[in-house]
Amino acid sequence: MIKKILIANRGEIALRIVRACRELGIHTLAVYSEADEQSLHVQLADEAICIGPASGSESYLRADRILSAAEIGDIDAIHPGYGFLSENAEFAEQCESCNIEFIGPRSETIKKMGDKAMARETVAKAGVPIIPGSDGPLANEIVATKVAQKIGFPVIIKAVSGGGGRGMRIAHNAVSFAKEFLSARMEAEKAFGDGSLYVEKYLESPRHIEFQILADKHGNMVHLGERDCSVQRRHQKVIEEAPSPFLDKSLRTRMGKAALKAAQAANYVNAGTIEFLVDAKGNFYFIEMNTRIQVEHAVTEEATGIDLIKEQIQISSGKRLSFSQKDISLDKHAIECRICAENPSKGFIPSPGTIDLYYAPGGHGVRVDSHVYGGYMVSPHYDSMICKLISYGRTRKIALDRMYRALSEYIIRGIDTNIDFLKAVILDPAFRQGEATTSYIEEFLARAPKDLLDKPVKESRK
Ligand code: MV4
Repeated sequence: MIKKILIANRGEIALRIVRACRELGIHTLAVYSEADEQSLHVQLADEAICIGPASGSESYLRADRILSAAEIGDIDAIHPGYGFLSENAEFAEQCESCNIEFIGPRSETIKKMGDKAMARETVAKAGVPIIPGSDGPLANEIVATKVAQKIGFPVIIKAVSGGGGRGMRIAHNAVSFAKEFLSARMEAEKAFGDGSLYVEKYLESPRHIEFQILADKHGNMVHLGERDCSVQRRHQKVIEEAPSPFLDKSLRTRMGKAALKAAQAANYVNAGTIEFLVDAKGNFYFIEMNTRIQVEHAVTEEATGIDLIKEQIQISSGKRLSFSQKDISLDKHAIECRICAENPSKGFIPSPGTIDLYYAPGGHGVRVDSHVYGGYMVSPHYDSMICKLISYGRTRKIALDRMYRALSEYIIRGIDTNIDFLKAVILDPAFRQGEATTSYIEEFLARAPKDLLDKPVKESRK
């Protein structure tokens, strides 16, 4: 039985976990940095312990301090949220050996899927399509060039310990390849302490579509359909939606089956995500698995009606899934906009500071997941995302119109935000027609009028 949970995270996801625990009658212990003392997750948790200074590396990334707080708080389980220690196999292992339930998969699974070359190999063996590429990591640039030539240019060089775009390079020919390979190796070594690299054929402007998985400890596993996360900028997702406007029933069924095969190959337990790239013809390929709850989980929740955080906790408590695959469908359309403290007209530079005035939208079909409020100080130490705004309804059009309405209602004074930028995207005909690929934002910025980001968005639309 889980009676008390330590939340090893901050911001909106920490608050999201507090809320799920409240509804389950589970006590919560928040840990926080000195910069987060006034954050809502600290105020709303049953107990809170300060674990260090503002910097993540001195607080939310300190496994030792979090485990000390766990001992003081006498907790049963730790929810790691996303980012920070959520995909740290060593931390999960430490929890296991302290008899603390780590709310996520087993540490061996995190380790296996955290090695992106190993993950590729594991799912390919199970019959899941992968992008043509190298068999495992490449020893040096000479061997790697031969492999790249065999695959055919352009190729993409990826870090074995990477994910989310760091240590990644595209090479268009053998001459540039060696240079890109060495620079990727340096970046990966610096970022992950592991310079191992692999290569894949580079897909031009694919869609990024991922499947949500839930698996209990008794061998039951379901997928909760897909999320389309194609709208991203510099490997940061900006808008996500479920279902994808690109998938038809047949492709959804085939990709869902492949996602389950991939998760089964990893002996997966708890909530996880299988990421695919999909080309214009509907060919799909596994790229990686995320062994944590994700930022964009809320669109799946609103499209299916299933509370993923509660399911995670129930799975960790040893309960069986209360539904099977046939009970699950994406019967609503949900869209999420990530609202960030940043300035789009100045190259999206972060805009930390105090929120002088804050009014969040509401009403039918609108969900706001945020830890901020009027008077809140947005710290420069963390990610700039201050709110997830989710709209949902029976159809994509209803969700889109509702999103525009909700974005228009938002009042945030004192800091800059990307709200006007998001409004322009939601109104953009290409986005509305469901044509967005991973190149969308770059293309949108290139064709958008130069003053678009400086002026209020025109209210009229068809
Ligand atoms: C790719 C790709 C094209 N071909 N792999 C980006 C994040 C990471 N999870 C995987 N990513 C990609 N992998 C192959 N074989 C395109 C992306 C990609 C991307 C690549 C370069 C610059 C921007 C990008 C935006 C989205 C996806």
